[in-house]
Amino acid sequence: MIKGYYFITDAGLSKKGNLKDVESAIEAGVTIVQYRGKMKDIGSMLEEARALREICRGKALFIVNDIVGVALSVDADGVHIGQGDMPYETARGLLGKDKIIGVTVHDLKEAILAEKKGADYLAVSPVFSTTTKKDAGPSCGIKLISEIKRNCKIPLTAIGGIDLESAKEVIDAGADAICAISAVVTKDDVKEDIGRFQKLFD
Ligand code: TZP
Ligand code: MG
Repeated sequence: MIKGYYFITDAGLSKKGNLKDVESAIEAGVTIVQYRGKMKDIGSMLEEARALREICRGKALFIVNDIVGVALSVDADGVHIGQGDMPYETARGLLGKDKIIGVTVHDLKEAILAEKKGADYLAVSPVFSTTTKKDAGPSCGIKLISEIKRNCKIPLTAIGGIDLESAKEVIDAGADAICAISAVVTKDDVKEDIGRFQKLFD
């Protein structure tokens, strides 16, 4: 389910906009897309989420970042929550047992707890330093990926400052999936750049 290149939108960094980027991601064969709509008011977010949801339907899992109400309204496949977002138990209560909930973790303790609560996957963050998320906190490095991989069973995606050069060592450390936002959405050909990341999983 969580495997390979995991696409996340970023309208602020994108050259062509979220709709085009997600179309390109689907054309590249991405199997999971996360809508991260930080800068929008809730009405525009819902509208955009609905459109992206339709682009992904039947082709890739569609996950909404942070906002469970948006995920429910557009019939997303799940949500992604951080440590400061809605608590896991509340999100699970609203979404039901069948939706996907991904949880961002910054250390082994958070990872073990998230798995114990029932998270479907973990996002280890930020692996390297990044300017894409201003409050991402200190980088945890690839050692944490191996540590979490050894101690948890659920899939693990890595995020934060990953580019084509560093992606291989992140995968080798045990990441089932990788998210790389700026390394992809700032490029002229999003599909091609996603393809370069996907090749690393062959
Ligand atoms: N969560 C943790 S780091 C991050 C998010 C959304 C930003 C990752 O972006 P980039 O450009 O791949 O460093
Ligand atoms: Mg969040």
